Amino acid sequence: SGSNYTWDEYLKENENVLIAPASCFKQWPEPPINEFSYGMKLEAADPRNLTSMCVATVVGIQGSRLRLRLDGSDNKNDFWRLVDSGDLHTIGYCEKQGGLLQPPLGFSRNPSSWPSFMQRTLNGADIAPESCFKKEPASPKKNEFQVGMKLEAVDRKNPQLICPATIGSVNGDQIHVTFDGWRGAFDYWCRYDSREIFPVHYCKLMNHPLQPPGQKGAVGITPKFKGSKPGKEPSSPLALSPPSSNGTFSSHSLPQKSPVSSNTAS
Ligand code: MLY
Repeated sequence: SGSNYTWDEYLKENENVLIAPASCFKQWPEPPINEFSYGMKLEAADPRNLTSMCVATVVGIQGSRLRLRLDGSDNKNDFWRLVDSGDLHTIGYCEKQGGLLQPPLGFSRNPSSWPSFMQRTLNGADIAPESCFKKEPASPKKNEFQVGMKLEAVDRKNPQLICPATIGSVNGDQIHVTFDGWRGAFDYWCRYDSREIFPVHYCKLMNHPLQPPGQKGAVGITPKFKGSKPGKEPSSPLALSPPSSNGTFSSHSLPQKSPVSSNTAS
């Protein structure tokens, strides 16, 4: 977690590299301040069942992001959200909208114990105040990404990580995010207004670690680490299949664990 790559040297040596302008992203130019504390409870859409609102606890804090665990779920399904995510609300929001808080998918107890479980969960809990929740930025009007542009992106297979990345392909509202120095196993398609992609230097701005690029000389960056082979041609990225026309993803570009894609965030 101490990884703190900076782009500076790479950008100095590659003056012609394309950097995705901040206007491409659904992110505030200034990252939102993280005012949550460990243990605070809030309402979050269940990432495995987005129509359900559940109670979640903050189990990690990194930059403008929260690591969340749904109450009544196990610790194998933690997920990360920005503090300005439209998926997050203070406790009481759901009821005010006429809804009911739901047990998470995979609720580990007897379903009939849900109401008492909920009562015990919220009794005396540290409830995240309204002031912690930040306004979600608007989506850019259209997809302005171009092939070759550099960005920072969440590794969906290791969602605590944000890494140097390059746009490998553009198809309508979809972009193919490829991870610099990795051979393609972590690449994915997402909408241009995903909340999991950030402008270059965003990690630094929000005080979040940025992973160094991998050592495989895959796309763009040629890191000068021990064992890398200078002058070796980049290998062609794998799995460059475009998304299907109905906006879903082909199975091999889906993250293994979580079926969530931030493109469903409102
Ligand atoms: N231990 C894992 C971590 C890979 C992370 C790749 N990201 C940064 C693109 C592995 O080596 O598979």
